[in-house]
Amino acid sequence: MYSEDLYKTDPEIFAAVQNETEREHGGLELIASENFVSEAVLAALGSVLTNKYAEGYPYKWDKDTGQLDYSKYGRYYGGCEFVDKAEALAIERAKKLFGADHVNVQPHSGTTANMTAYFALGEPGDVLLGLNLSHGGHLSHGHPINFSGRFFKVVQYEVDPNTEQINFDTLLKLAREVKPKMIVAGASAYPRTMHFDKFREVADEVGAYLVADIAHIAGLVAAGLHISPVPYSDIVTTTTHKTLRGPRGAIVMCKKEHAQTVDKVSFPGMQGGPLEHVIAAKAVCFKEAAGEEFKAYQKQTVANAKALGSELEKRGYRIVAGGTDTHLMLVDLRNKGVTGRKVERRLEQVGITCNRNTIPYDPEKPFVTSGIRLGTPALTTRGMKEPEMARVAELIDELITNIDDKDAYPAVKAKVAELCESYPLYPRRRAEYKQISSV
Ligand code: DSN
Repeated sequence: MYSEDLYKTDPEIFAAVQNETEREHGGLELIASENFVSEAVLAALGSVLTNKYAEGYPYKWDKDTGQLDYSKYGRYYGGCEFVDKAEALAIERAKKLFGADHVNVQPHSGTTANMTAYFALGEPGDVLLGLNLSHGGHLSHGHPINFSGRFFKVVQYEVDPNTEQINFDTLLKLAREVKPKMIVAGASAYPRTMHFDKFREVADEVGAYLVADIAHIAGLVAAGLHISPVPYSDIVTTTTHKTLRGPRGAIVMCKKEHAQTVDKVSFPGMQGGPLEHVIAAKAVCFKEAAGEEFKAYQKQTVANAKALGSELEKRGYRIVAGGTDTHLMLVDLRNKGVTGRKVERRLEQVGITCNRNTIPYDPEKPFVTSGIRLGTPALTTRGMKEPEMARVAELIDELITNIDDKDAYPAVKAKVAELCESYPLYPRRRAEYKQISSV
């Protein structure tokens, strides 16, 4: 009904939306950081809450008790009655879901959530110890071209060359040498368990704060399938759109003693008006994530990742760190004589989407890479299970085996389309768009 208005007002943007919906339905989405949100999340995102300015918070901090007080008006604008309700629901649901003392649900992205964490715990010039990007870390964990690398004195730790996993003895040795103000435990391409308990031990040894960034594994943590960083960390950040399957955005969770500082750093320190439509959609996501269905979904996501990894291994691919404990894996392509860039581009031509990724100690440049990163959250949302993972591995292998034979592509593309057709995505939405655009 509302899409008709979009079609009439702006057919070009309507076409972009319709085509993207068809692309998502018609392809195999293996980007580990992507997922397909529910219609309920989309409804909150596309609501009139986007109209509202609500700088401030739906509460005030009580000076005497140090507790937040929802009965006090903490906004700098009138008319916040209903966005206050939505934001309070988001906060309380997130606290319960992760067992956190306090949650700020306003960060627009994972990077601003990390910025909030760093400025809540430290000052520019402090030493920050984070995982190197080409060993699975993230730009915002201290890369020189990122704000984190420009504001902080960054030292990067790496994975062990033999196990391709974090070695806590090596990390402790490095931490003792550089005496960080904070250690960042988090990754965007680390397939194995992040041992937050061991990170805490290292942090305690050197008197550092511990920031955990669980952007990738938040869904697994919420479902109890991965060790939670909350008891061990001073601050935990996460995006809400990856395994957590909510809207694009982020949150910051913290211990009681950092709560007021985190709030002040987020607003007015870094951001202006919060995106209340996104916050409402985060609330919906947290409600969904608290259910039994979500737990089963996460379990299947991990089972699918293990299945996809072992099916690729059967076909001669080397899986970095010997496999996965999570939703993602890194595939080393060197023995196949192809680069990550080439495979990413060619897979896209047959409807399989993934991203090229450096592997630890990669001889190739980050723009080329020797690997690809594959993740199962999106395909699992569509209902695919282990037999489909075997099929996906077969199709990836068929393409890579025939990578220089363009005549082989149409057959692979047809098989991809056939598999996708059996797991329809957004069927009502697609039918509505078709009806509108065919008039
Ligand atoms: N760009 C995200 C990812 O793909 O992992 C991290 O921010």
